Amino acid sequence: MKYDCPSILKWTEAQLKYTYDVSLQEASAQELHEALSQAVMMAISDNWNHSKHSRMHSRKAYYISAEYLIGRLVYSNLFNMGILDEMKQLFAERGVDLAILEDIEDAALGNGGLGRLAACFLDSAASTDIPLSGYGLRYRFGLFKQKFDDQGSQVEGADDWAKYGDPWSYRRYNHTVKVTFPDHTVLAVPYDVPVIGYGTQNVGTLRLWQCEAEEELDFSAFNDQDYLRALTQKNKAEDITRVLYPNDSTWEGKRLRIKQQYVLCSASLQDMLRRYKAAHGNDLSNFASFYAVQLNDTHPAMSIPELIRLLMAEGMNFDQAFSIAQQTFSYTNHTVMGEALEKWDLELLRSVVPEIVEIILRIDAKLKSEHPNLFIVRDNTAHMANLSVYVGTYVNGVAEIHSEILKDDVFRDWYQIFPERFQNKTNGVTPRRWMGLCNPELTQMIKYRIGGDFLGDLDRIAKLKPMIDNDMVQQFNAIKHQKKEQLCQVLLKQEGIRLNPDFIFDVQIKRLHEYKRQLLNAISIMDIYFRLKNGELPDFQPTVYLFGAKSAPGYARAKAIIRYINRIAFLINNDPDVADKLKVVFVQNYNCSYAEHIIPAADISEQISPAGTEASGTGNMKLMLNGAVTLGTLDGANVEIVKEAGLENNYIFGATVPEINACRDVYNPRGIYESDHHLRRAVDTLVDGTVPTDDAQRELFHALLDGTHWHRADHYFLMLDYHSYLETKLRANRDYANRLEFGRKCLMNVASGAKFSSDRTIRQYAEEIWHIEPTKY
Ligand code: 26W
Repeated sequence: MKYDCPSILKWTEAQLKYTYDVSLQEASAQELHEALSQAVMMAISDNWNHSKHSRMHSRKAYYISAEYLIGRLVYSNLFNMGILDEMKQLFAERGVDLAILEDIEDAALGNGGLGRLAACFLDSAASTDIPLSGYGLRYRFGLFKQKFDDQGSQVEGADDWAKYGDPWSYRRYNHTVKVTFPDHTVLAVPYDVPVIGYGTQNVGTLRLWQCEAEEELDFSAFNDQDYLRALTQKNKAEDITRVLYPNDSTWEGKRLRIKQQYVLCSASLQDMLRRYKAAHGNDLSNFASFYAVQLNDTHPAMSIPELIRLLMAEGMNFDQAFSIAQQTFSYTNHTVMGEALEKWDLELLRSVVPEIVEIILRIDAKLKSEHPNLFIVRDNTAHMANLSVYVGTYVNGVAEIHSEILKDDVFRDWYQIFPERFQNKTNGVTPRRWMGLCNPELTQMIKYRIGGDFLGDLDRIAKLKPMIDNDMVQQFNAIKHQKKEQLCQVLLKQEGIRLNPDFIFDVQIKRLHEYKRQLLNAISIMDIYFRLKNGELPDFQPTVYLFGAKSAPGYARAKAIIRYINRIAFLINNDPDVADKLKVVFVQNYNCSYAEHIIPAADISEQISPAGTEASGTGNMKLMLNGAVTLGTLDGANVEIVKEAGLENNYIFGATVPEINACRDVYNPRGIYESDHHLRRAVDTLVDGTVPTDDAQRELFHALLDGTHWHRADHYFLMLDYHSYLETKLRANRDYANRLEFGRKCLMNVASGAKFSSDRTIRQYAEEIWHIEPTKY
């Protein structure tokens, strides 16, 4: 049954009237957002209810993740309901432009790829009728907001995302659970967010836990006039879900983080046990035949000992509880970077979750008795990835090459003994948000060409391939130009910079990390800049290099790279010699909504991590789907992208995994730097005063050429790949001059995107890991 737009409009007006006493036309963006969202929540409520109840008795999967980067929900929800255009129209007829909701902030309850993947998976499961629910944490503050100061340095601000309310969730206080620590017990209160499927009645659920105190106010302290003490319990509880940790890819052992993780695990499992009992009775021995649980990296790995603890508290013995846990859980690894693998000091862990430590030790003892060469605990440290491989059914990587590295390297010893546990599930992205919503123009063109909707079945997009002709390429190029014009408007408003939509848009958008090599991109830009000034690149096609990235606030090198790029941007953008050839823009506060503007406008997608470091990447898929060619290494999902779209339609450069492994011991970056005066001149701008320099930039320079205590020089092989990178980058630039040929490559990428739908990924999880079937109600 179709949703009734006029009713939603009427309810919106009624909500505005009785909560704010304003008309549709008078309402602020926040007021309109709240009222419209509430109207939508009413419209979907029957479907949401049916979806929950019709599946109570069948096998289900649960996704547990510390992060969900869901972004702005209002447009994507209307889109998935199939009513975005009609609602826009209805509002427009009343003089209201729904574009004002662009002012509504994103819900950024995640850092980057791992959190966005979780959000895409929920969208895909709902849209393909796969019975999957998500569990997560409702952080009061999401990922920090980013600005740049006049030095070009990142400045962080609090992301109080729900300050105007959170109309997309219901507080379900009746499902509150208690979570106990040695020094206090807290309440975990669930907030349920609907996950609206596309082209189906199905509505899934994301349940987010918020910590609160058992006693809001300590009355005896209050009566003693000790107001501060009266509030300590409240603060201590609320502190747990106060803020999302902004670290991406580096691990920090923090007490509060253990508490967060434990609340997520304990609350979610208590909730599952409650549901299980309601549906199947008190005999828990069949738990694993009804529930499959996916651990999104190791952040929720304490779920394993917690389930064992809860089952034993119900009277089960250890061996039986262990066996159920082993059949219930599977684990997805998202990184091979050693510094990101969680390993908790046992004493720290014991001081926060003593019973969990006892169970981990018991599991470790069992493991060592069976396989003396394997371990979970070593040197008083618990290795959470090992725990997850041992007490789980499957472990998977997120791209083919990554899953191979897990077997050959990261979990080598484990693979020898448990080869049948290892799987690959190449990541994907939801084509609804990352094509339909962000690029309606391209979506329309494709629908028209292949005849009908394809966003619910991305395999259909392959039909384009044999149809690509000059006419289609010209239409594609016109759409790309239109998306660049739209992005230019956004950049003018947000950054105050005016760009020419006729330029090539070369984009690198992702978290800032040394391994992602934004510095390599920057160095090549400086090299190109000098060559242009010397007249060495007469045929250079005008290009804007666009960056978007947040750095972890404590990551000094990453912050220095941001500053350096801002400084070269200032130099280049103010140099009249290159004004008609070169621009550099680092956008502030890159997030989901910014991505939705940038991605459709991109010509070139920079995916330049050294081979073997990026587990998969998902931005690469979003950019491909929107017709950017990949300028990238044979790393992560880039390998599969070029396999689908053709090497000849992308720009692949750099050393392969075996090549990097072979050169490791003899690598001499300084030699490469010294033997190339172009490269040297570009690298020197870190320190030579061409742009303002500082200690951190000097440190970057030395890390590159001399190394540090921690790492040999140029740990991420910038110099090794430099020549091949620059040459390939310039080849892409030259190729752009032939607009028909280049546009044809772009379209080949669009038409080859089917594999990278998260619908495909989630179906593979359902079939090959969870063993569940899609069920329509
Ligand atoms: C505990 C600190 C910490 C925080 C986050 C360690 C590790 C992480 C994540 C594993 C980092 C992450 O987001 N990984 C990314 O996951 C994406 C989805 O699978 C992949 O596409 C990216 O390649 C990978 O970097």
